[in-house]
Amino acid sequence: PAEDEARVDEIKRLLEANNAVLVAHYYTDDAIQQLAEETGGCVADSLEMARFGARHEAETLVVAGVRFMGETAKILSPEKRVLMPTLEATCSLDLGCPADEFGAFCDAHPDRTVVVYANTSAAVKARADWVVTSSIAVEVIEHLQARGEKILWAPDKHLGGYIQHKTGADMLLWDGACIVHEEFKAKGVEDLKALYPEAAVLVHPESPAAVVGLADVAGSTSQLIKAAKELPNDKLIVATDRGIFFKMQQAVPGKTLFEAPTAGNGATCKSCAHCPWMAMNALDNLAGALRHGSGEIVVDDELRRAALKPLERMLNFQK
Ligand code: CIZ
Ligand code: SF4
Repeated sequence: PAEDEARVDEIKRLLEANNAVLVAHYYTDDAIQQLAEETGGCVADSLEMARFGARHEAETLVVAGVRFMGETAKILSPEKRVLMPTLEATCSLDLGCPADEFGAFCDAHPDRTVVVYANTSAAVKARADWVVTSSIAVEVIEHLQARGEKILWAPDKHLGGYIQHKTGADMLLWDGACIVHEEFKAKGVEDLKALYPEAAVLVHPESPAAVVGLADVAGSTSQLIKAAKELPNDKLIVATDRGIFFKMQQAVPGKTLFEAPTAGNGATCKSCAHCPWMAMNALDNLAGALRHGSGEIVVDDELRRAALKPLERMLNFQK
């Protein structure tokens, strides 16, 4: 619509005027992903978003995603101003792992190396020895396992269980889940697979084990897009937030992508397979953040330095 076009033009002007760059997650709206592409920003998973933001020379990073992504950007680039379209955009994993309860859990298990998923608050990261994203979680745990370390893992129990299953590591799991991925159903995937036996199944390991068990490829968002390109199949059943279809379809224009079925349907579930917090990012509030400098991420300096250590371990591990 013409309104959106005007908004897009305004955002482009504001990005330039503010020496700002837009960093967007794969799960945000197509219009935001497209804008990030057109303006020299990036569309990526949380690890690549963090790297891109830290390396970019812009004075202001506009992070379209959820809160922990903005916080991570600020922790890595304290000298930059970090704005988000809305500070209300959180994550069920972050919400399900309050820093005080998590601290008590760590205190109760002092013999374990604390590894937390990137989808956590700065305060939870500050308690961790390592931060990981799903792109490198398996490698990091294998590395720690080889050193004989026992792991305390938080917050996603499905991703933790998947890594445990893959590596055989001794892992104590926090009981958290992603409300989006948890809705995928093995029965639904099997039914769809029966209709399209030639389709490959791609699954993000935040999904339940029964769904991951049906996967031809399980992996992070970036790994799933890569697999979509590399697999010979021209039909793909995809179990992750439907926001990923924008970049995945660009990567494989000739292939047919199917959303993996969820527990709900149009009648019972308004936005199955789409994160309600990612969906809070829109052209309007993005323009508003740039216009007014609102939605700024602030992280206390002491907390920032404590959270930086496990984040840097992750970034240095993958170099
Ligand atoms: O589910 C999420 O929030 C993901 C996949 C984040 C990420 O690592 O990009
Ligand atoms: Fe959190 Fe799930 Fe949303 Fe990702 S998709 S931000 S893990 S609630």
